[in-house]
Amino acid sequence: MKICVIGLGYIGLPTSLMFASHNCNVTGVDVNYSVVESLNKGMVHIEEPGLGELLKQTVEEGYFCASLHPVEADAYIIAVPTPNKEEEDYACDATFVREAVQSIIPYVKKGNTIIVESTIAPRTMETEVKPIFEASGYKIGEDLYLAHCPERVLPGKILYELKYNNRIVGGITEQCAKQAAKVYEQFVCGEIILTEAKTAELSKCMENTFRDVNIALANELARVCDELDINCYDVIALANKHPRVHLLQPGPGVGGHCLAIDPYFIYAAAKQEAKLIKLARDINSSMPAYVVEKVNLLMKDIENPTIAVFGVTYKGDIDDVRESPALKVVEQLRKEGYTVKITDSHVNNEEYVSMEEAVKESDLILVLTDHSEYKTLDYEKLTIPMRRRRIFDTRSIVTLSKNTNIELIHYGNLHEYK
Ligand code: SAJ
Repeated sequence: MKICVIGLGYIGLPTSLMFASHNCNVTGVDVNYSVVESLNKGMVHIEEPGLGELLKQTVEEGYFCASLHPVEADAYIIAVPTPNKEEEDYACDATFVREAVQSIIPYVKKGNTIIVESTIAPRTMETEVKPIFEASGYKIGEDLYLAHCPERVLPGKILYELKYNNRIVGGITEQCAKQAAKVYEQFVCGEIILTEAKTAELSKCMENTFRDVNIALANELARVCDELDINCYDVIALANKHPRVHLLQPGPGVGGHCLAIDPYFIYAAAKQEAKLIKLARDINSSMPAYVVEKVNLLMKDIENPTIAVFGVTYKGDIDDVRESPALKVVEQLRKEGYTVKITDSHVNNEEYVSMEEAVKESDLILVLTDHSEYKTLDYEKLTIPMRRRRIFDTRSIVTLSKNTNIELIHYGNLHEYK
């Protein structure tokens, strides 16, 4: 099978390589010249376990190549970003999807399958994608097969989840879904479930909304506990002993290109009804300001306050800073006059320094990302050069030895600092 994937980002690249490692001939297309060039040399531009090895192997075997332009293929997969619109309701901006579709029109021929994997608002396939092919004279379901098959993989576990997760295939017609399913049968071991495009669109948005709402509940609980002088981590651990309760973890907010974006697609499409979804977004978006408010309390008597920020990616052990709440915290802290030194070994940024450099003469370590390395650090040694040995751990990942004189603050004991 010949496959052409449009968009070589966090989803398009791993997807391309999965097909390529299952003996499909894959051309991956991206508008970014340097990405195309480095991929063809076997170098990845994304941090994801196993991806580098898979790229080298598939490039060497000749199953994968990157290109600036689409080619003729049996199936096309579109995996481009769908940001929020700038307007107040943050609706889904499908511009890149429409552009990707336009870019393949000259190459498409009868019998092809076209799949959109990008997360899109409910009914986008019907109202924005299908008309582009119809305008070129194709009859969907007869000449071309069009489907929405949302990606559902977790950054950090992408290659495993691509293969083993269940896959939703939403066709514009039943025949479209059947043809799209054949594409994923090349490597998917999970169940391939056929449905309508609009149902697939809303299911995907709802999966991330489910998680966003549940994280909002955990963040709200942390704030309630602060108010009531109760340790929220004890509450979470105990409540989770119930067989049907699974509270998530509070943090500095929700980031990434999924949870912080997709719930708005539903809200914008049905504003009057999607009240809880919007409220959860508001709660999660308010967390960076909450963290800054608490830092202000902790630092109130300190002159020329300096903070060492540990981690800026939106979650641990990845290099992705998109929508990262940590960056919002940093921005606000700087606006309020703090000197902020940042360390994050997963991110290439000239401004960022080593952990040792960050803690030197600082008054607080502020842990904003749950990178594994922060869980096992020797904080006794690391904090010696600090002006004040204090850690505010918004992820509850730091453990200290029993007799330490380092002050460790987290959402569980924050109420002691009022
Ligand atoms: N977070 C918390 N507390 C928690 C769990 C997560 O604050 O208990 C935060 C994280 O730190 C991060 C954000 O939520 O800032 C999102 O992280 P995540 O691990 O929940 O999810 P993503 O955005 O990396 O990936 C999600 C996944 N969706 C679901 O689990 C329903 C993934 O399966 C999707 O494929 C992906 O979105 C996507 O591309 O849509």
